Amino acid sequence: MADDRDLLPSGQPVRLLDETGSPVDGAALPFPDRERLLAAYTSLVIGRRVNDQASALVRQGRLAVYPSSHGQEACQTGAAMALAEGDWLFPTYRDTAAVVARGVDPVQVLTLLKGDWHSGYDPYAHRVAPQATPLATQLLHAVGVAHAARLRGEDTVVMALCGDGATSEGDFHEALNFAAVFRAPVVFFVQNNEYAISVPLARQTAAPSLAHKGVGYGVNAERVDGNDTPAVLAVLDRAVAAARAGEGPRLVEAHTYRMQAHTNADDATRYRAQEEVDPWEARDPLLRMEAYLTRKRVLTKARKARIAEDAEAVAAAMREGVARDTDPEPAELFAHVFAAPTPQLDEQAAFLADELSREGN
Ligand SMILES: Cc1ncc(C[n+]2csc(CCOP(=O)(O)OP(=O)(O)O)c2C)c(N)n1
Ligand SMILES: [Mg+2]
Repeated sequence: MADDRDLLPSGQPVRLLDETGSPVDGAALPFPDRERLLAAYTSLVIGRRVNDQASALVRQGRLAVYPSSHGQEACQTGAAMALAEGDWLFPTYRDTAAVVARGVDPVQVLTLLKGDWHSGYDPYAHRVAPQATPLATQLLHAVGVAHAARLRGEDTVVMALCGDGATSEGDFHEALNFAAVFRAPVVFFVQNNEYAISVPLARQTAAPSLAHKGVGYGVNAERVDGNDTPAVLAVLDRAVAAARAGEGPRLVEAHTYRMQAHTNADDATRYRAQEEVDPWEARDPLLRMEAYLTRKRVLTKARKARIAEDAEAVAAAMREGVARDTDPEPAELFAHVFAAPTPQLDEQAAFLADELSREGN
């Protein structure tokens, strides 16, 4: 049985950069190299642009809804960058920027939110599961994929994302327990953004931290400053390496903040004061990285302008792609539910076909 001292998370989240973008003294982990940091910065800029463009597309009536990860881009970038090509990512509805960072076309990712019958992208093409809306269900799927890979002798690692609220779901606990007992190569990455819609963290748990939830299952857990990109990368790299080496699952809690409302359908001013939000502006992951890389002379003016241009091109392609009307075939709704359709589905399909045949008559 593991010694609980090996499992307990650190008292303070791991941090490599302070809020001004200066390296902290006595950091627990080495900095990722400069190429990796530049790639991460590019991904942060694109992630922010994707978030803000998608929110604008909602206001224009092009998307039904968008749960933005504005302010959480360091976590989104880290989750994607810590994985190798053959690994799997299991995202939630809030993790569009992570899915994009993994290489999926943003227009495909937004297909579901535009109102189509399918979730837009082929999960196998980039090894990204569909974005899960039911809380924590994806964690069990992630454990299943990791366990299967291990039984087959593959060295796949699975990154399973969830929020602070989702750690209260039974599925979270079952996933951790199974993964620990069977040493499934999973990294459970919790983005603690302080809110589950209107429920603040203090109403969600009495635990000292969400990472502490790992101890009861024998899962080694860590805490990281979720707005510190180098720290997120370093902690997730280490967790992925441990999972790949057969050491069993890891739990990582990132401390971050949901800067905007839960979705466009929510009014956050009804349950939290602006004075609470303001200090987090200064902890913006993008500004912190920019200050560090500029001071290090890794990020020149020209390079910064080029990255901003690339992000604008991504946003323009989103506007064009999302505005393009599709013509979904309603009958396809029934096509991929079961290998052999049930009598109920056949009946519903016939009902729909009959309704459609009357349309306009
Ligand atoms: C099983 C289940 N119960 C309730 C909901 C409704 N719901 C949607 S998002 C949400 C809050 C989740 O908060 P958190 O896990 O912290 O993720 P965040 O939205 O902050 O990223 C709730 C309760 C749901 N989607 N699924
Ligand atoms: Mg949350």
